Amino acid sequence: MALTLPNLPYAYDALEPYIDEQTMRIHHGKHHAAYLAKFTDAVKGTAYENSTIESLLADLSALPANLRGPVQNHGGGFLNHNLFWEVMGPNAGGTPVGDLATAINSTFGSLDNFKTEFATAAAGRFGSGWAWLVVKKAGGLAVTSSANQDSPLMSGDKPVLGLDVWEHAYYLKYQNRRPEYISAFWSVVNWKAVATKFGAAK
Ligand code: MN3
Repeated sequence: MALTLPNLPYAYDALEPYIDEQTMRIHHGKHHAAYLAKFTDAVKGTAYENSTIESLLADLSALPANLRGPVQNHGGGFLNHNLFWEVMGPNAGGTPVGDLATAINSTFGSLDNFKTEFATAAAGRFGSGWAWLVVKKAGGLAVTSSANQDSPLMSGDKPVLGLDVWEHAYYLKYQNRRPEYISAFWSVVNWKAVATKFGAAK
């Protein structure tokens, strides 16, 4: 398993004006690349070198103590960002359709209610972390948030939409105005990609 940094599925400036080009360049080329490099370095030469990150995150307690932190932080960070780029896109936004729309409406009452709950989770995450829409281990959709680079996979939940609320994700453009960044996110959500992940996870 030679992991590589996936290319963005769009240009660095494609999410302007909602997410700026410089942020995307640094976020993908420096932060995301660093999670991959540090994860790869941590497992190199161990029995876990060829394991999937997903399988390692699903049972961190099975790992040697010295690998748990690197897998949780850097392995988690690598997967979280893979998902993040995929669930955004240019000429996106709008509303979900199909099974995903049905599930959101039946779980949250409406798309607007879901957005409010998700935005509250994103704004309320103290310090660095993520807001998620997940398919719970027991089934059904839920909004969650996680600290640092903790992955929903650690709890057996499958992420279908994620928003990075680390300051590195928004500070160049929005400074301390995290709620403005969260609002802008809805204009770049690629609901088609989210629906594909939901279809695979449910
Ligand atoms: Mn990030």
